Amino acid sequence: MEIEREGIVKDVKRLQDKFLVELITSKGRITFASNEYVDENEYVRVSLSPTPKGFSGSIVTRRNASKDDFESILEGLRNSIKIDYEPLIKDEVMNKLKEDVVRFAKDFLISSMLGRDAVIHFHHDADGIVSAFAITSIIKGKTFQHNSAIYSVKDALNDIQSLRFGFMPMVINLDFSSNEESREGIDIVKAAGIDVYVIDHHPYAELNANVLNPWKYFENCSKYTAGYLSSEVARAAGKKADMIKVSLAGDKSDLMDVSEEDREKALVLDFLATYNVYGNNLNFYREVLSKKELYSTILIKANEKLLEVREEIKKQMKPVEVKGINIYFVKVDVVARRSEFPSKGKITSQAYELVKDEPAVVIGISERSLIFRLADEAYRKGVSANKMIEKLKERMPHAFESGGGHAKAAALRIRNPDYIPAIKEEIINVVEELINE
Ligand SMILES: [Mn+2]
Repeated sequence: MEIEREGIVKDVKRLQDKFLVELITSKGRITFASNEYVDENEYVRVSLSPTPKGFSGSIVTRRNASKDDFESILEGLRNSIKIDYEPLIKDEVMNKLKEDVVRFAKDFLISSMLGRDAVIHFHHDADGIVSAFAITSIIKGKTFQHNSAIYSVKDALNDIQSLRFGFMPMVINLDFSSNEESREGIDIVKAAGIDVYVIDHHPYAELNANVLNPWKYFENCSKYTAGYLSSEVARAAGKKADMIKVSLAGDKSDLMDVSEEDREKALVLDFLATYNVYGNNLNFYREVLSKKELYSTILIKANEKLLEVREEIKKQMKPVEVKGINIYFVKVDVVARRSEFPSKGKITSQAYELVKDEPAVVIGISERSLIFRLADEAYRKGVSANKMIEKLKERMPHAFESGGGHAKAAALRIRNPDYIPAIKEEIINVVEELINE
């Protein structure tokens, strides 16, 4: 009895005088022996008949596979998988995100089964690392640490190079890149036929990619960290996810209670991720967490450095008072050492720790960047980092390159340090306006 199947050729091997062809169809994968040679990435229709060893097939039609062929096969496979999943956090946000989580879990499971070639970029902090732990438990790929919030044109070109000969190639970005500034990079990599998946919890711009991000549906939902969301995807895919709280501790999210140990692990990962060393290997991060002596030595060093920085920064903590808000301008360059722990962001956070019970707006200033940390009390009075950034960009369109972030934590790149005095003045104006609104 003959059956017909159609699908994309994933692999061809010589088998004595025949060829052994691995075909991906919308029902799964099938292998058959063929007299005719077909090429990888061709779309073929084949007539199969059973043999004692499996199937032999004769090719009915063949052509190059198109993007639509890939899509329809994926769609077929998605329908064949049943997933029974409940999020850990049962609230409005996760209820809304459930469908996206399941969709990501299915796509990654299918991708893993098909052996799709994936490049996985993770943000350079504890949250990004936890995200990568979770996602690589479903699908293996080349993992790269990404020391920026943006997926740039250069990143896209690198990925196109390294996935050039890949099978159904895909890029997965974790904890960054669902922003307007990443549009160009994403458009370019998509145009090369590469699928893009983003799991992020930073303010969201509609992009030409598969995006799992609560900001698609809600405002101010940064506490659902990328590590948490990635772990939910892993759970939906039937994997265990045991580092959610480290991601929450790393991003200071109050989604769940975290322990001192979670905080320490996050600190160690943040410390390691600051040093952009060769490979930034995901396995190395895992290793450090399991090697007691190395782990505790790093923990001590990280804490020492934070204390040092805090002492240093204390001298600068003199507020500018505006309508009940205390604005602190902190020169982070004075204490930061290039590419060393703590980063400018962490130094600003240390300054924030000193005044977080006040209605404080802390601005870490360096030659090329502004880092925003806002205390609850300031936020309650109507000041938020995103609104500040929006207004600043509007007023001084030439002063800034890019930036964005959450309501209480964000960053902005400055084009030229000469603008800093004017920027400081504008920040004071903007805070005053926001209070009046
Ligand atoms: Mn994050």
